[in-house]
Amino acid sequence: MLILKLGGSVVTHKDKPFTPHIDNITRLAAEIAEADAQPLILVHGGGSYGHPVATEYGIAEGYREPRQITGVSKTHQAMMELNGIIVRELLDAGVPAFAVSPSSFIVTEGRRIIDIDLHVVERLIESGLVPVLYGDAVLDTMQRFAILSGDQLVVKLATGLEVERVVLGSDVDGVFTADPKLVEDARLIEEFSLSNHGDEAKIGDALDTDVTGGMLGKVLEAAEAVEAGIEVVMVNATVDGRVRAALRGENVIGTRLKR
Ligand code: IP8
Repeated sequence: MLILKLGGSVVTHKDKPFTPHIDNITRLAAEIAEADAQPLILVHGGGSYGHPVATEYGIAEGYREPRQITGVSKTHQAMMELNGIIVRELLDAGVPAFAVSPSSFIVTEGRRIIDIDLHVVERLIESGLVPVLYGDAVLDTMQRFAILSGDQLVVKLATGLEVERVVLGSDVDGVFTADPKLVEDARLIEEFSLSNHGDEAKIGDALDTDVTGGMLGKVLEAAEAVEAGIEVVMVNATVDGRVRAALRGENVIGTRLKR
């Protein structure tokens, strides 16, 4: 079983509120269809849908004032709209995509998942469907609500189901020695060791505005899956063919995470 995460910077224009990146979505839907790698679960991030709304209402920080309640709903609604666009493109490409709302079967405690019922996702997969989940506004036992990142979700799905490989698609080639968007001679780390990364760990993220953390957050979050023996590879999903190759298990430009 495979999990593909598509970051918000891939599926949306991050600097334009509520703007899907249709070119990327359409191309990736075709790549997913061509890779023909089943069983498969897809997870996508929030980008310019979920994040601006979550920020406006301070959803990640939990309950402080009544107006946030509407914000929880609006954040979830924004994510369902983006999810709807992605699912439709996948269906057009011939992928039997099936939308699944994480907030309907996951509860967090202090922003970390404590309650998750994977039965329905398992059954969807057994039925030959491709569940499409996303980072979502969820209910939280300590702070009433929280933002569940697609990255945390991916790791829970990967460790809770029998997943062989996780492909994390973002808008950079992988983990660099510095932020490639800021530092010209930043070098791609092809194999990133979580236990022994020495000086290479200077992963820059200064310009990342996500409410759930950027590249460093992704690596730290994925550590649990790597520890569980799951292959985790980070690729640039904005470059033609990389996601298809990664889904097929081919050698591809990116960063493989190891223990
Ligand atoms: O973009 C968070 O998911 P992410 C989505 O994977 C929301 O961090 C609702 C802001």
